[in-house]
Amino acid sequence: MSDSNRKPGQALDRLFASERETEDFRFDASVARVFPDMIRRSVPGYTTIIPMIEVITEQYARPGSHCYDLGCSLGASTLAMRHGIGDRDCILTGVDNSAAMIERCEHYIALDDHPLPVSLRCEDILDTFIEQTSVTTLNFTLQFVAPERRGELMKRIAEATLPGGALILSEKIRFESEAEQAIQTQLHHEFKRANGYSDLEISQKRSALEQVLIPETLAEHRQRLIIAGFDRVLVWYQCFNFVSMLAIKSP
Ligand code: GEK
Repeated sequence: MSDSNRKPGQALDRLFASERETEDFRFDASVARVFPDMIRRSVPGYTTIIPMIEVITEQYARPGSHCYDLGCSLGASTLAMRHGIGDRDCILTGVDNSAAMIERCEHYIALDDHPLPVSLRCEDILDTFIEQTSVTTLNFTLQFVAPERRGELMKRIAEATLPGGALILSEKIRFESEAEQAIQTQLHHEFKRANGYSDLEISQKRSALEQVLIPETLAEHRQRLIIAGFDRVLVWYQCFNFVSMLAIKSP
């Protein structure tokens, strides 16, 4: 695999390339600047998941409902949802608590030519009012929310989800078996190496994320989603320790 997929003008992620003091990872301006390159080279399957969010949204978006992208970063999943909604009169909202992300996201939304308005909010998703939703996306966001707050958020989303509506939940996961955890983690690191990250970059980023990105097992996610009020939970995508789930409310 070569790293020749970077689009012209897309800034290269070198944030962890030289030796630095370990500090908790933050979604600040320096991260927002290189984010498209960072996420594509760090998250296996990201470039497949984004277009599939459009396909899934197309299937579940209901006219007159709300659709939310929680933790929207630069709006890649928001734009996929916008195109999936097509000409239905949905109210699409993107939320992120990083001002640097929201500022750049506005620019990407403006560059896209789809006519559906997108309302962007810079706030903590734990404070976001969620109502009458047919499609909600958390594409690699819940993993950054404190584990003890995840249940209440899933409950609020499930309660606000209309019959027949869906939640797209993508997460880095951990495995119950230590042996599997080791193999999948190794494969993820190989993926990053194949994408041009050095061992130093991989290990420094890993340390910076240690207290910030808390992965859970698939069983923990499933159980929380069912307790929250979803009727069915399925995995529609997995690559190594990265999965995307679909939680559905029965019609
Ligand atoms: C994509 N979905 O490109 N409230 C609001 N935003 C938050 C919170 C919170 N409590 N915690 C984290 N974020 C995007 C990618 S990135 C995933 C999502 C990654 C935001 C944070 O600021 C960041 O922009 C995003 O969630 C996570 O499809 O970097 O691995």
